[in-house]
Amino acid sequence: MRRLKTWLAVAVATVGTTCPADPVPPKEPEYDPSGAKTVHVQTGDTIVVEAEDFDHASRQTERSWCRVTTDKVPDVRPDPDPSHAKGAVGGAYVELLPDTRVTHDDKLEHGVSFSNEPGLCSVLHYPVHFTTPGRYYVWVRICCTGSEDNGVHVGLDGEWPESGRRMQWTGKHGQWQWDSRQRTEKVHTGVLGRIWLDVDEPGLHTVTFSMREDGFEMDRFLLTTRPNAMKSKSTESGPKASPRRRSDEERR
Ligand SMILES: [Ca+2]
Ligand SMILES: [Ca+2]
Ligand SMILES: [Ca+2]
Repeated sequence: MRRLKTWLAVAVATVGTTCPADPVPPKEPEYDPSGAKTVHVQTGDTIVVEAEDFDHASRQTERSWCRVTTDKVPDVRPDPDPSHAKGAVGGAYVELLPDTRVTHDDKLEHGVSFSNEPGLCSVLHYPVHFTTPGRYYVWVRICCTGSEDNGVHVGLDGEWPESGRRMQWTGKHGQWQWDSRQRTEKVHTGVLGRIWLDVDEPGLHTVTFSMREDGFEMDRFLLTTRPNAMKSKSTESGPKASPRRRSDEERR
């Protein structure tokens, strides 16, 4: 309860204010991957996960991760652009809605439509079984329509390392594209090859994504020990999704 109160206090302090100079993102004590129904399982050196196959979403006070499919569009407004489900793998993706900051002139609300700090707002949780420890480069297939729906943060097991902050895409508006770039002070379009997660032990872990910008659309992601597994800005679908198994098999 004390931990809950602590992060509630942090969340309340953050909403509607500018970000503190050196904020400490709270951990995610409430999510336990061993309670997941299914787990994404590594085969070879790669793990591929459909974004719509998340196990849990948390901290959705202001913005929610919504599933969009060829059959169903979430009834959340505002959302100025059309569905992109047709080009998404499996005919499905997730989008962070509502999307109020669409152009640079729209109001930027820290902790509401934007968070430069990872883990504070709208967190997705994916239980993943890694067979091999090591450095995993993260590639994500996304669709953006401008400069205010093209960023997200990635983390592992409730930690948000510098190498997972400020993932950034540019270039092909309205098309699904792969990339693995980090926005920096000098390079706003992102530096290739700077996004990774370090996995210390084999076994069950949780890969997390959290809001940087509302309206962000994510089709699938890929974790691999090979730095150049995908081509930057590639519009191809990518490898097929990794197998999933029941998490009670994980415990045997
Ligand atoms: Ca949209
Ligand atoms: Ca936006
Ligand atoms: Ca998908």
